[in-house]
Amino acid sequence: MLLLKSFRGMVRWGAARCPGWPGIASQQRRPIVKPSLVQGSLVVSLAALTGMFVWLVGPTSADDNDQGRGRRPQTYTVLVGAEDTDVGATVVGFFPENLRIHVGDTVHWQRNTHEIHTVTFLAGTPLPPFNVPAPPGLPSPQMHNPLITFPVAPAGGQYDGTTFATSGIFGPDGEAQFEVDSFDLTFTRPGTYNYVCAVHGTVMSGQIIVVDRHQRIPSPGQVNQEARRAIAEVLDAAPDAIGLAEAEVPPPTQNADGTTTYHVLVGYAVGQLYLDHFFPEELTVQPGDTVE
Ligand SMILES: [Cu+2]
Repeated sequence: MLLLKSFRGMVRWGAARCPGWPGIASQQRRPIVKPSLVQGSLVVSLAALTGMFVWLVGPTSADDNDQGRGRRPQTYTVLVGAEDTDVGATVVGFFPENLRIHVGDTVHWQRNTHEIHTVTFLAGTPLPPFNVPAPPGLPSPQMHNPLITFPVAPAGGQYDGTTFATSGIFGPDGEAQFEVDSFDLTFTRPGTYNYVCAVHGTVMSGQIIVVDRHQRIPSPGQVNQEARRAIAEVLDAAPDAIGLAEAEVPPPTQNADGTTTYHVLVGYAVGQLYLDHFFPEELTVQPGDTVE
């Protein structure tokens, strides 16, 4: 209590010396010093005692739900794909799929799976095919489309939505020479910008909604938390999806010559969830039987 009184005394002393400080003036008008004010008062008093007559109060956290004035540009992360290697499930999607940011904020797309993907802003151009015919003389008749194999980014990563932009191919490990691990764009104009994965097509698409600085939007931390929750929700459906896949395997058929034809599903998809399995994974057959 004695300590509290001395803090109050110091605040009043500081206020008397510096009546122009709005922070101190408002504290002086309060009849009661609340415990929450004590720490602030101590800081003010120490500042006054040491002759530091400039006291700047910065934003408490860059991660807050703050509005317009004085806020710094922020970086939002979008997770590119997801997976659960234990159950052999891949999620084909961007998390979050729809993201609101302020003008001047940066979106950081981060590889989050071994599956390959792109982040491609078409800006009115048609979706490029993933594979294109290879020039004559090469061993394979097809090759990856160079248009989406390598990054195409605006100068300085400053993007206004008017031009084609693409990340290059994310993964599978993000470390090889031509693999992409992340891609960043800073959005310079309000608007809604759609993008797509050129590997999976429109089944994997996303949207960046760039709003005026004065609109309230979730913080990067909140966005990331929600993205991880959404991924977990999709992956939680994996056991049910495995059951569905197993139920869809056509039953074996008996052939006229006494042999049997068995059927195997190669992979299975339910919405955004892809199962990298054979269904069934094990099959016992006799010589002469067919598996298809
Ligand atoms: Cu994709």
